Amino acid sequence: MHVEAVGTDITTERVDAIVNAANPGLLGGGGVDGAIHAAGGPEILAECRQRKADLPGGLLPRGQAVATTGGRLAARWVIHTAGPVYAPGKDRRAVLRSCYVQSLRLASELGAESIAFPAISAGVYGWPMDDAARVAVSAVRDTDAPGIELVRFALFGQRALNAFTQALANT
Ligand code: AR6
Repeated sequence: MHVEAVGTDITTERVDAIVNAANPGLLGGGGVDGAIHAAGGPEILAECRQRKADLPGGLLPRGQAVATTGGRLAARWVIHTAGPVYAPGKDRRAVLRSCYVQSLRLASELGAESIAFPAISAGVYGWPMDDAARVAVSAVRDTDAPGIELVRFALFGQRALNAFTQALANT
């Protein structure tokens, strides 16, 4: 499995699956979530409603993942995961790690060979970028995901790219 970091808008990625940093309600939001729904069109939201109907309380537990169509995106699937909100003094790294592990496993089950991740929780949810990158890289490297040949971190901004490039070099 090849793992790489690139600076890009994830909605333009030509991979089998892209991962959305969603929220438990699954009905869209700002940041990368808003960009994915805007670029992928209403089919994604329609399938999110279906996935939501199957979840207890209509909520996706943080650290879990569900898949929908990619709609108008080049990617065939969008995998929606809800990251933890960063809270100083509370260790929620296992939940952040789980977002990557569960998304990779789901992509593998679907038959994807390539997947792109954003920096989950490192925007609105406030996770410090360097630590977000370390958790992401170690989670991906430790996960057995049969069939996945390419994992690409698709990152907005130089700071995110630097953090993930460094984490890849050190992990
Ligand atoms: N391509 C790649 N990365 C992006 C893009 C893009 N098009 N747009 C933003 N990012 P965030 P979170 C980066 O806030 O912290 C939403 O409202 C961004 O610069 O999107 O997990 C959801 O509905 C940052 O580095 O996700 C949730 O309520 C990273 O993606 C909440 O925000 C993650 O930032 C989730 O917050």
